[in-house]
Amino acid sequence: PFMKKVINHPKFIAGQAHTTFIDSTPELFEYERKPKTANQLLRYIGEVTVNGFPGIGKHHKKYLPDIHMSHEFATESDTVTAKQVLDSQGATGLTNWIKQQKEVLLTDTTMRDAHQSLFATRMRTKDMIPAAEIFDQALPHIFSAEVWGGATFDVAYRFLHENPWKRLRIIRKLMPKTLLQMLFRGSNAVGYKNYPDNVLERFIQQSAADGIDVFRIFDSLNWVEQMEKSIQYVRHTGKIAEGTMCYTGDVINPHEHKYDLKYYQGLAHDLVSAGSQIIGIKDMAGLLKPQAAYELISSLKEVVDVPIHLHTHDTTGNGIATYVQAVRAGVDIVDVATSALSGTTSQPSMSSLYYALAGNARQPELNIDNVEKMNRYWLGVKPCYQDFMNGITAPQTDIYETEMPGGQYSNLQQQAKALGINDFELVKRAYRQVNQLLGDIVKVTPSSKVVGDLSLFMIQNNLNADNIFEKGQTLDFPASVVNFFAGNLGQPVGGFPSELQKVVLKGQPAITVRPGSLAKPVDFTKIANELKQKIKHQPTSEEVLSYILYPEVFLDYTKSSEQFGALSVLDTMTFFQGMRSHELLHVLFGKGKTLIIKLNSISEADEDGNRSLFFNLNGQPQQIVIHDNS
Ligand code: 3PY
Ligand code: ZN
Repeated sequence: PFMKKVINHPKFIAGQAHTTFIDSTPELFEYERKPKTANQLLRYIGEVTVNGFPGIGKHHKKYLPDIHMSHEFATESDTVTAKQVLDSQGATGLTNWIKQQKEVLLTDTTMRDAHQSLFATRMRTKDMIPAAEIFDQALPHIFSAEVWGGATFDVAYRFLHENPWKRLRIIRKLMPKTLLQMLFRGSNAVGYKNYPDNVLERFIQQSAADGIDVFRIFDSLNWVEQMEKSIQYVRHTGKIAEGTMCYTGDVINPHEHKYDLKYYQGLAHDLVSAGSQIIGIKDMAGLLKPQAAYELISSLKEVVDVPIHLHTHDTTGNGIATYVQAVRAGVDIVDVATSALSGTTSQPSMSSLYYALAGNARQPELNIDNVEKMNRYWLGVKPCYQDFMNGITAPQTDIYETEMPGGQYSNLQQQAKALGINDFELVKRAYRQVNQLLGDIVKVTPSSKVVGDLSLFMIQNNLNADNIFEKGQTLDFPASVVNFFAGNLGQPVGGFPSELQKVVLKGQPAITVRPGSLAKPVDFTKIANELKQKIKHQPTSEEVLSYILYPEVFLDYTKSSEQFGALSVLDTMTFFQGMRSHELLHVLFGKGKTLIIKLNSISEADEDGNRSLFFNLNGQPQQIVIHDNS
C-alpha cells in the first residue's frame, strides 16, 4: 500500500517527485501506523524524558544546531548509472560494464556499515531520507550504496521502533538510479543462527522485490557450502550475488600457513564455481595491510575473471593506503563512507580516497563538490548519535595482533565490564589465545562471538591454554561455544581441534554436514496463521519473515507500535532524549498537521514513583503520568 500511495500520488504522477517531495508530502513517509493520537506521542516523549532511552539512560538533552541539507547539487543527467545498466542489461551486462571501467568504482556504506561500526547501528531512517533524496543526483558515478542488512535489521525493530522493510522501500523509492546493496550472513540471513533453506530463499526474494540489487553473502567460517544456496537464490532473482571471503591472518607474513595466498585463490575459485558474479573481500577487522592488499588482489586476478570488490575498516588508520595498493593491483570496487562517518572502526573516507588517488588514472569519478556538500549534512547528523559512539577516536594498530572486528571491539568491552572485567588488555590477550585454541578461525559475526564469549569465560574461570583440558571437564561452556563445536555454525577451515571439542561437547554429538541440510523447511502458511492470532491481522510476507527470524523482537515491536504509534515524526534528539522543561517542539503530524508541544514542568515522583508531565498541546493543557523507574 505504501508503494501504491507513492506511485498514485498526484505529484509523483506529475513527475514532480524531486528533492522537495518529502518536505511537502510528509504523509507518505510516515510509518504505516502513525501515532493514532497525539496522546501516544506525548506518552513516548514522557517515557524517554523520565526514564531515558534504553542503553543510554537519562541525561540532559543537548542543544545542537539545526541540520541542513544543501539544495544546490550539480546535476549530470547524461551519466548512465550502474543501476541503469543492471536494469537494462541484466547481471551479466553489469559485470561486463564493471570490467570496462577504467576508474575504480565506489560503494558508499554510510547508511549501513558506517553507522553500524561507529554508533551501534542506531541511525534512524528519518536521518537517511534527506541524503537518499539527493543521492542519485549528487553521486551518479557511485557503484552502489550499502543501505541494508547486517545488524540493521534487528536493531531497527529492537531499538528504533522501526520497520526495516519499510526503510528499504523508502530508500528504494528515493534512489531509483543507484544500486542498493545489502550484507547477508549466508545461512544466517540477517540473524545469528542457521535458517532453513526455504527461509533464506523467501528472504532473498522479498529483499530483491523491495529493492536490493547486490547481495554481499558471507559465511563466518568462510565455508562455501554455507553460501552456495543463498548465491543460487540471488541468481534466480536476476540480481547480483557477491560471494564473499572474510579476510583473516596475514598473506605477507612468511609464517602464515593457513590463510595464505593459495588459500584465498582456492576460495575465490570455489565462490565463482558456486555462482558468484562478483568476489567480495570482507576485511571486517581491518587486517589487510597495504602490500598484502596488492598481493592478494593481484593473485586473485590471476585465478578469477569476475570483478573484485574490497571492503575494509579503517581501524588501524591504514585503510586508504590499503585501497591505494588495491587500486594499483586492479581492484574493481572499494567501500568508502562519507568522511563525517568514516575512519577508525568505520570505512575509509570517500573524499580522502579521491584525493589520495589524484594523478592516478584510476582516481574514482566523483563530483567532489557534491560529495563535500553531502558530507556537511552528515556532519550535522553525527552529534545526534553521540551517546552511541564507541569511544574509539584513534587508530588501533593492536588489531593486527588481536584480529578483533571493529564492531566487536566496543561490544566486548561492554560485555567484559558487565562481568566486572575492567582490564581490556586482559581480554585482548585471552582473545588471541582462544583464537589459537579454536584452531585459528575466521572471526566475524557470529564466529567472533564464540571467540569473545570463550575469552571472557576463560578469564572468569582462570582458564588458560594448559589447564582448560583438565579444568574444562567439569565446566559448562557458553552456549555459543557449544554450538560452534557441535558444528552448528558449519565447519571451520582445517576442521575442529578435536581434543577441545571433546572437552566442550561432553558426549554431545557434532555434525559435519551443512546444518541447513538437516533443517525442516518452514511451513509459511502455518506460521502466518500462528502470527495472525498474535497480531490480530493477516500478516504480510515481510511480517512473516521478521517473525521467523526474530519472533520476540518482532512481537515486542508490534506491541510498542500499538502503544506509541509510529515515532518517525519525532526528530532524533527528541526520540533519544525526550524534552527539556520549557522546550517548545513543532512536530509534523499527519497530513499537513503540525503539533506544537510544550513541556511546562515535571513533578517530583509521588509515593508510587509516578511523575506528572504538564504539557501544552496546541495551546491546550495535557497531563501525562509516567512511572519513574529510577
Ligand atoms: C555483520 O554481520 O553485521 C557485519 O557487519 C559483520 O562484519
Ligand atoms: Zn564491515
